[in-house]
Amino acid sequence: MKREKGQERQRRQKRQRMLRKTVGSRGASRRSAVSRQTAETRVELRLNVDGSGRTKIETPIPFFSHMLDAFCRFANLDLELTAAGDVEIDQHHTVEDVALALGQALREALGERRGIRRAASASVPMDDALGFCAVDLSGRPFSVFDAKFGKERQGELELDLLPEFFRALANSSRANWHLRIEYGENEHHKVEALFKSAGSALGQAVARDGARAGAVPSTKGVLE
Ligand SMILES: [Mn+2]
Repeated sequence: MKREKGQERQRRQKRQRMLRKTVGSRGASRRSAVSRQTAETRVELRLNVDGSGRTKIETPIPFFSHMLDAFCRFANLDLELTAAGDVEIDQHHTVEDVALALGQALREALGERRGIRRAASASVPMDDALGFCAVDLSGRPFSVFDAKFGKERQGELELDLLPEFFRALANSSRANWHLRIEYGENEHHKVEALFKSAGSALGQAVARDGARAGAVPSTKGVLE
């Protein structure tokens, strides 16, 4: 009786191993590390695309750090990021270079983008506000940003840098990012709903799609 149980367990474990191999749902974690230094900024990060939304984010702009955190949590990205920059001039270099480093890290972690879902969209509310994002990890950079703000800053973050952030992210991740704030009253909620929708869409797009069996999801056969 005991021996049968042991054999049964072994057979079950073998079936699970075969299933993982076939579906690819438990492949190696997709990770990357990026170090980016210019005369204006320094960004260091470590990314795990197959994470659980654990973050350690330090930038000189607390509200920006808060938004990156929300983005990662909704995408299930593990991210350790430290950024320093010439924010005494303004925040442009720092916000843009964080996006460039993050996009590069995504690109490197995803590699050939085999077996991923590739395109996804998400609407995420935050109380009065609704954010929307559609992303296609197509290998082609493009961003569309449709949002109006009632003030220049949220916290310390200069809000006119948000389209710059997503344009830089699109360029370096080589992906289409379409973002819209559908409506909302509170600026904090509007921006946070937007970052959450972006994270949620990305989390779905990078997910391994078992039906693809590891194939590159493109009619061209190449996605990088
Ligand atoms: Mn918040």
